[in-house]
Amino acid sequence: MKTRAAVAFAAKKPLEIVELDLEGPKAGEVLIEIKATGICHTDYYTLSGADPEGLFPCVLGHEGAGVVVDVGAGVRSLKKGDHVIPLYTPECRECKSCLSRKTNLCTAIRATQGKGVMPDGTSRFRCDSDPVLHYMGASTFSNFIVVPEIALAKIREDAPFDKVCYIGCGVTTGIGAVIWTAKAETGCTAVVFGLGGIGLNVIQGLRMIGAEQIVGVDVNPGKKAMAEKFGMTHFVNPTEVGADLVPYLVNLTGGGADYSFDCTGNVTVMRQALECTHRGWGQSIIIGVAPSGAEIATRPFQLVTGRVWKGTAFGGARGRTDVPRIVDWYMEGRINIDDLITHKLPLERINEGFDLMHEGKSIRTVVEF
Ligand code: NAD
Ligand code: 022
Ligand code: ZN
Repeated sequence: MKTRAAVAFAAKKPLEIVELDLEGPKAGEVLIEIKATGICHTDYYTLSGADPEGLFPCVLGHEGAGVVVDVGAGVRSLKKGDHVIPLYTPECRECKSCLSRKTNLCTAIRATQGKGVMPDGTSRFRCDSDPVLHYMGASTFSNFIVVPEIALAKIREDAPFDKVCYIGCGVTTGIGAVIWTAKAETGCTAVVFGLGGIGLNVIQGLRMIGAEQIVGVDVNPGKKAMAEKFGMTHFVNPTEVGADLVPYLVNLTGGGADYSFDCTGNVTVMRQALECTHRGWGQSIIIGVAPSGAEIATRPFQLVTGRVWKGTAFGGARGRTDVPRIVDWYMEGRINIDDLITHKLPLERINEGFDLMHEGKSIRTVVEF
């Protein structure tokens, strides 16, 4: 069949809207009609050429929602008409990682996913008979995609695609980092560095679990109002505090935060986030993705005295199990997604969405097909 897609033909070039050939689903695979997709930083990171694992030509996008159109042989958990969110972190429920219950990093299709191909080693997309690669096992910048069954979360049918697509990455990452990675408890204190599309979801996760104090840190004072709406109790602008940011935060939180979250991807911020946590038990969660080759540093004393450095991918969520629950929370009014979707564009104007992200003007831009 044919599908309309925004294709990244090479690094640093704008996406081109073209018609691709899409082969049907093979065994264990599912054909999805994508209805809406968010634009996230990783899509730009790969397009910029800075991602050493980036491969071209490819169809970017990993934050989508849509409907099952067809299923391949042996697919049992999904049928035509089901509503789904593609998962860049799949959940096979059979590999060593899934069975461990200690991580969400399923390994069933990791090697092929990273190479931009389906589990059989080939791509389903073609442009004038040349293969075009998949991206993060999702490629949601295409109207139709083929995805392995284990990389799809089935969601309720009354959930709006143009909102719940954001649960495919940003919402789950931010809320999940609080609930599943930090396991933060009611009454805790927390510091959130970076009040963008991830940090605001960390804040609403903290509010949901009943955090006592939620300190937000951002160099852009324009981020304050929205963060307050989502539950931030104190705002700190590091450019105003200067070199004493860490002691300032330790003092503000009465001896250090129980939890801190890096939502910037900046390694200097990651150090500040660790060091502003409480001696003896503070945990700092790295969510931001640092540039390739970057390293983090602190004095071992920080860890010897009981602080814990942790990282999270997709908020520690087990996608097929946890993503449908987050959709329910949204539908029950327990979390706010609507106010975070600041822009909407048709596929033809997707490149403008990348510009908005860069200029810091958007929290999320959603592209509707
Ligand atoms: P964003 O650009 O919307 O937000 C980043 C915020 O950080 C901005 O408001 C910016 O002003 C602020 N900031 C920049 N430098 C700062 C500094 N020195 N101190 C304090 N604040 C500073 O980005 P986002 O969409 O929120 O994504 C944040 C990060 O999370 C990115 O690195 C992204 O790749 C990563 N991410 C990780 C996962 C995961 O699974 N680990 C998933 C999604 C996104
Ligand atoms: C999503 N991310 C950033 C913005 N939006 C993001 C990027 C990378 C990861 C998670 C979220 C990530 C963390 C750890 C891994 N990845 C490795 C997982 C593993 O080895 O099992 C990651 C993931 C997918 C891909 C690359 C790296 C990929 O499909 N190419 C989850
Ligand atoms: Zn993302």
